[in-house]
Amino acid sequence: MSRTATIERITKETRIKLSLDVDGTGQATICTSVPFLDHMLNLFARHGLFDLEVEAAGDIDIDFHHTVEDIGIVLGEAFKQSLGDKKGIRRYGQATVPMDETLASVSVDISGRPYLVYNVNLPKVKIGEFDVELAREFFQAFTNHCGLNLHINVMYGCNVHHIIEACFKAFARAMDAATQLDPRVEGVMSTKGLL
Ligand SMILES: [Mn+2]
Repeated sequence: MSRTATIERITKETRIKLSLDVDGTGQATICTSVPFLDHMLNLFARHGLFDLEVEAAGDIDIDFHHTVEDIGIVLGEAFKQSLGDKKGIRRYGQATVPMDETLASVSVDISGRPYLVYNVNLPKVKIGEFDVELAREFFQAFTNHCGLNLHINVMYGCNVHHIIEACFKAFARAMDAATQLDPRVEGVMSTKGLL
C-alpha cells in the first residue's frame, strides 16, 4: 500500500500544493517563494528519503510568516494522511546531527498527541530575508497538524544558518526512522492499541 498524500490548501493568505511519498528516495521539487525554506525542504526530503513536491504562493509582500506557517500545516497534514492508522510503523525516531560547530538533536513520537519542545536559542536575525523565528512557527504548525511529539534540542552552535539546517536534517532523519515499517510490529506500536 502506498503511503502518499497530495493536499491543496487555499486561503486568503496562501495557496499551497504539496505531494508527499513517505517511501520515496529523496526526490524534491520545491518552489515556495521563500528561498531559505526551499533550501530546508530540499534537504529535509533528501535526508529523510521522502519524495516531496511543494508549490506555494503567499502574501510575502507582508512577510514570510503565513507562507512558512501554512507549509508547516500542510506538510504535517500530509504525514498524518500518509501514515493513516500508523499500523506497523516504528513510531519513535531520533537523530543527532552535527554541522561544523553546531550539534542538533531531534526526537519524535508519532503518537497522535501534538507537543513541541523547542530548545533553540537564536538571536533575532534574518538569513537572507528569512526571519529565523519563523523556523519555530514552521515546527509548531507541523506538530499541531501531524499530531506528534517533536523535541528539538540544539546542544551548541553559533552560526544561525548551521543551527537551523542541522535542526531540519535531524528532523528529517528522526521522521525517517519513526515512519519506517517494522515487520515485527503487529498492529500499532502501543499497548493501548491506538495511535
Ligand atoms: Mn545551507
